[in-house]
Amino acid sequence: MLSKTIESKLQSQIEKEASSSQLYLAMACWADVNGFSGAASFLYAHSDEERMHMLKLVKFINERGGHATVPALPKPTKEFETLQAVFKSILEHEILVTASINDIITACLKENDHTTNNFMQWYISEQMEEEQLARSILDKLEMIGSEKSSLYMFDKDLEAASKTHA
Ligand code: OFO
Repeated sequence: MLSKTIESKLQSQIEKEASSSQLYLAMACWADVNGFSGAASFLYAHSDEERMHMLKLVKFINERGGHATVPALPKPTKEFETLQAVFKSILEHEILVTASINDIITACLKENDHTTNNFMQWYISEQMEEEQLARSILDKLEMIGSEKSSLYMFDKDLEAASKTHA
């Protein structure tokens, strides 16, 4: 059975994962209409993945005697400056999500809630991967700068990456 504190922390994590999904969907739309079809595929897939993260939490709360609430979400921005700016915001966003997951784990340890702690370990590894992926994409984009033909090639690489790990 979940404590009220843990349930409410998991509930706010549902909101964060759902917002991530919306944010990546808005980024995918921007990439799609700005000629970055590889980045768009990557971001559409990433948006789906965030929805799956949200759904895992919803089901966990319901299975553990709580009752998950489907959150209302703020509308994400439609406009981004550059592809580099998109991945910079992704990295910043994921760092915040990692901090919030760490906060849930700390609360679980305080309450001796080993079940939720164990469940959240999956998110810890996932965050490590996501941050690392965003960092490596951003590093490459910083190297490329605004050089059009390299950006074009890199976009093709993102298309391939979307099939393996968005
Ligand atoms: Fe759910 O991992 Fe990103 O936010």
